[in-house]
Amino acid sequence: MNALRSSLSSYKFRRMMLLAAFLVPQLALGQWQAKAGAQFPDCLAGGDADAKLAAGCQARQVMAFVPNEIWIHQNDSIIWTHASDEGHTVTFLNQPQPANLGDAYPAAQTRVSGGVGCSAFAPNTATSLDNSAYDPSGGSGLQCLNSGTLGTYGTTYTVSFPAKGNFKFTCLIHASMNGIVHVLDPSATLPYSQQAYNNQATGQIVNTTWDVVPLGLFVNGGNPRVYTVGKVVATGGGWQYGSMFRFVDAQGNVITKASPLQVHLGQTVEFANIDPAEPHTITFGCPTDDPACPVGQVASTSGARAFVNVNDNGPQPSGTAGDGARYVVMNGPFHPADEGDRSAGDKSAINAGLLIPQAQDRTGLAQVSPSLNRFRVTFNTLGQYRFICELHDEIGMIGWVNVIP
Ligand SMILES: [Cu+2]
Repeated sequence: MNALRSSLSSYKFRRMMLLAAFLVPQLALGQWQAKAGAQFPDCLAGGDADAKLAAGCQARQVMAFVPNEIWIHQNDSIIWTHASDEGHTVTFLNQPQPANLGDAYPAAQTRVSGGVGCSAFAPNTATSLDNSAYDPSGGSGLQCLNSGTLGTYGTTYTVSFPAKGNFKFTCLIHASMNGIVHVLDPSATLPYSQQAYNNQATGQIVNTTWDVVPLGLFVNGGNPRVYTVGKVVATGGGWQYGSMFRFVDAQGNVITKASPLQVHLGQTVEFANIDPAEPHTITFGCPTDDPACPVGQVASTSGARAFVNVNDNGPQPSGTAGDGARYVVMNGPFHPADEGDRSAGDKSAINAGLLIPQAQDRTGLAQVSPSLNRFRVTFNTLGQYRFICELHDEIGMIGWVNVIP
């Protein structure tokens, strides 16, 4: 009897505690954690790009918000941590739907290429980068919110959500990187805990970078080939993608200085960007984004860079093939393994320009040039050649070609 009474009172007590526990979260403002970008292996290997190539650091880039679908309560906030050495933005564009039923529709903002597209961004300073509020109606927050480029590893950006609704967000640098925040009434039960989101993030990082090199798909039809690879993954929150910031051969092996692509004198190498989302360049010699280069400087912010072709002097052909791929002959008058060597003057650069994935029909996105994402180089001089992707060489996207007899 005593035992029953005590168990009853304990039941009442637990019910009260449960009620109290249920009430408290309504008063406290929830704060959630997510990542903007990630990388694997997540290491630095010092500041030298060649050392990063050798160590494999930062090779697999997760171009994704992880997780990219989050349920929160009204007035909660989300802290995005930049967890990569590739730059990203956290951007809520003007929404094409009203914030509340019956509200007027705000003008949907057209997304333009690069890091532009949101005029009402929070000032990107140490003190005001955080504490941005997003409200598509404009009533209690900004209608368009942009972190600006999160370039430094570990930088955070915090957004609070005073309005209920489903709000899509994106990275202005990477078109296929997006997500959604569901802002529910404070009384609603949320489906996931922070721990569950952390687990989802880990799973999504694995999913975007696993099998990113599609082994067995490459058919080496005669000529040596160099590939850049990646893959797009669909989730409930939108798209995520992973890219290999390395050059691989037809067997899927990463090309390094210790394990270069072997080419015979006179052979043509085809460089193919088969990454479905990420652009790259094939740049021999002086990179065009280096102000010290004697020729071919193109503003690095311009997006599309010039095809620099000053090395194929003389009667050798260069230009655009019937399929649209650009080609060039490498006669190697410059120091082929040292992009810093300027002794050959203006005969020091061969650059594919941006090899861009095929244009997709996506509303609001600038369409890319129709040029093919292929580049062919014929090697007519023996030696070892170092090439880079100008966009990603800082994190180890460097390749080597050995031309042998
Ligand atoms: Cu690249």
